[in-house]
Amino acid sequence: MRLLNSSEQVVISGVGLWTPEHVVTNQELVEALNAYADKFNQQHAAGIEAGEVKPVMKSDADFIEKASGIKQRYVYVKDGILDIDRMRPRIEERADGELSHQAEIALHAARRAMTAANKTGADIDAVVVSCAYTQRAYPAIAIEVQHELGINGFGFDMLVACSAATFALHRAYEMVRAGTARAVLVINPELVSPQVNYRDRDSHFIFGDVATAVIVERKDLASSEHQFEVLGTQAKTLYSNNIRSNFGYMSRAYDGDPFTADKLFHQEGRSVFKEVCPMAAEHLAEHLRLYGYQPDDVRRWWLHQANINMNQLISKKLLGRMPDGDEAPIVLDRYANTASAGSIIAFNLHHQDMLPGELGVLCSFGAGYSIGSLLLKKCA
Ligand code: CO8
Repeated sequence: MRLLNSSEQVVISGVGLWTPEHVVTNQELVEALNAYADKFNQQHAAGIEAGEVKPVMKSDADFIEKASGIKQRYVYVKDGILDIDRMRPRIEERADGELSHQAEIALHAARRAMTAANKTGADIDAVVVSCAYTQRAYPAIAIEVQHELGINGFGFDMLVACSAATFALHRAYEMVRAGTARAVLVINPELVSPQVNYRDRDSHFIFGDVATAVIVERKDLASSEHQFEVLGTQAKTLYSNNIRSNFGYMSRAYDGDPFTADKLFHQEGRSVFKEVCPMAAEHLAEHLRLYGYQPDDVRRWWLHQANINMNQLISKKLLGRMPDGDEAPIVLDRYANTASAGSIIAFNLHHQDMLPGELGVLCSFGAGYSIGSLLLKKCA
């Protein structure tokens, strides 16, 4: 492999994390869902008895923690989520002239990443907002953020569900390598709580809101304390119906109810678990092999944060042993699944102790299916 000179080398030079102030515990979610279930099942007792109406199934906090590792999640707005007559966040609609909710949380994370990277708006040429949902089709949230930060150049939004962050970092890497941008600001404002079905025990506990941001830039222009060279990127997608969210701009044209459960996040969780774990392990082993490394050469794994059992299984397949929390940090116990942002939260909280030359792997896996990884090396 040809070694790159410093104007060709691409680094991650700063990362930012914004955590919402509101926490929702498993117990709170379970109490709300179970109260809703009692009310619904009582109201529909005759229909349930006749087999015409499906009863709402009750949830269990012990099940949630054991099955997923999740203990709590942060949400942008807590009001409304636990109200059994609503069970969705009560978010105020903002006028066209106001800053959008998603741009607001994107800006919190973006400013922190820019500070960490010692960059101002004048140093950045592109903004990518990449996440599981954007709150509108246009104007792009990225262009709104670009405007707020006084950045020249261009911005665009992209959606790749759980792999939105890694896939956007891939694009940023390519832009910097190609010379179309000196530095790219990649932001993942994961405002997912509006799409969670808090009445469904299979999925009501899975997600939390957060925003992360990363600066990707030319190594010769980077000045921050903690820099990670991007040695290589690897992506894979494979179509699957097992994770879906059907709400979209066509919803109002259908004759049915635009707010039915299938319009919200839903999945065949067990199938996802079984299918994605081997795919992710193979993907990571292959990515390392292509660059002449073995899993044991990796100092830190910043893995996607959906389920602790998935991460342990994938790590065990790769390493032949269980990694400790220092090798493969877990943040989902506090943050839950934050769609694409999970591995970036792990990176944000666990990168400053790495030594020059040490390797790390950032990886996402989820809906699509989609898997994305970056092989990183701590710079001197
Ligand atoms: N309480 C009590 N019992 C429950 C509950 C609950 N809350 N939930 C399910 N059960 C029951 C089930 O009904 C089932 O009962 P039965 O045996 O009678 O049928 C039993 O418990 C066992 O259920 P499962 O087999 O489903 O349990 P698992 O051990 O598989 O755990 C998980 C369920 C935690 C969902 C697990 O399967 C999992 O994590 N799978 C991987 C999922 C995953 O990673 N998905 C990726 C999703 S993220 C993504 O890609 C999209 C990004 C967009 C995000 C934005 C969304 C808003």
